[in-house]
Amino acid sequence: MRIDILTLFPAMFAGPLTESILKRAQEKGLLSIHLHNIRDYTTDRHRTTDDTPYGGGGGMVMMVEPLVKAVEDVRGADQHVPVILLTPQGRVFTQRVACELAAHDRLILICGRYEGVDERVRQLVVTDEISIGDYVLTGGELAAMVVVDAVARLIPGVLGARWAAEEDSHAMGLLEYPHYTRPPVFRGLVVPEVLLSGDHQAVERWRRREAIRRTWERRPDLLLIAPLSEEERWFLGELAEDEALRRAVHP
Ligand code: 6GU
Repeated sequence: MRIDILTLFPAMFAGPLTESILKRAQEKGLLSIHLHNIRDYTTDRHRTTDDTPYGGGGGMVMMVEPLVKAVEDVRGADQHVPVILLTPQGRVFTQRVACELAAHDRLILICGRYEGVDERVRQLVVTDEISIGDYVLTGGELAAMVVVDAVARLIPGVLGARWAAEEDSHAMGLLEYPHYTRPPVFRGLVVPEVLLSGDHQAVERWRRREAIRRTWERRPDLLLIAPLSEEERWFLGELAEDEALRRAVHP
């Protein structure tokens, strides 16, 4: 997959893209990331990328011309590449959106800055808008890195063979079960016995149940859409009953 990133601050991307899994994905040729400085597409002497808003008010607006020229140059002849504007006004990024984006062989990401971008950028080149959550960042750069990371790890071969992205808790609609490694006892805290039993089926059942328990406790909203077996629905029913009972005893 090829990802082109349009930004005023290409240096911000150095760390995340040149370390660890994203670094290896690029070395293996599974992912290529191209950074483009929007300033390189300005035509005036001062290389201006933003201006005051028509109609007044505070803040600055990213100008239409450098952005549209940058997209057109980077996109080349391929009219079908998704052009995604990172903005708090976009649809909220989830694992589902990550999967959707991972199906493309190219993406163009535009990092918005300041108070926003000239509306005509949307009209002319943007095909999708994404926000990474309901809070405000100083710009789209960090959001773009989040999107690149989440999408890259879904590309076949990017994670090691033993690390199936389909088994991610969020892909299964649940939070992760608790994990343990050596030692078996630390400061009196023991590893659950079933994990040391060697009984793979029992381990699997325990993990599913703990994932359901954790999701029930922390993100019950996810359980509305999580695919659960009938037995697992029963288990969830028991968790809910236990809680109702606790509330009745300690109102
Ligand atoms: Cl994509 N941009 C900015 N500036 N703030 C955000 C965001 C994006 N997503 C969440 N907050």
